[in-house]
Amino acid sequence: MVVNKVLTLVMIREARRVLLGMKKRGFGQGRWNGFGGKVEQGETILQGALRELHEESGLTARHLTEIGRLVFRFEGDPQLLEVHVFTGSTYSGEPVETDEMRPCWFPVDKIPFDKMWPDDKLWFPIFLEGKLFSGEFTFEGHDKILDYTLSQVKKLPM
Ligand code: 6U4
Repeated sequence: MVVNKVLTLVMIREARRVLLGMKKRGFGQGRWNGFGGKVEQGETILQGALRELHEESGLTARHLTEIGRLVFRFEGDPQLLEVHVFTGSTYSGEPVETDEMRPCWFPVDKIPFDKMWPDDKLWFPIFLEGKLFSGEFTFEGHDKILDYTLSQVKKLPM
């Protein structure tokens, strides 16, 4: 049995801007992304999201809300990525560059979709509207979406 790899993805959002990080190494290198990574044993998904946000951006969120659930399948890889997407607007600290990420604020109407994962342009509009979403994407390589489903939902899947 192949168990999903559980990951977090956190976007800090203020009224008119979103904090993203340029991934300097690892999965998604060279792309602007939210902050996040693997959930470790012994922590909840929310704790994992808070930890990764702090490790990668230097910020401590006061409150994060889970707003999306995305499942990624990469052709030829039996393991699915189950990504829990969170957002929050209250935090302490200032964004700092880390070994993994270079943070930058982007105005909500200037999100750099051409330098992000290709799925982001599909679900960011729902996120920016403050709605919940759920989707599944199948990739060929890291640049091409072969097929996907995406919907705004009232409640996230369990
Ligand atoms: P380490 O622990 O260094 O091997 P790394 O390879 O850097 O980890 P990982 O696995 O910790 O990365 O986290 C991957 C991050 O990328 C998570 O925050 C989830 C996010 N992510 C993965 N696929 C994505 C996609 N298609 N669209 C997107 N974010 C994605 O917006």
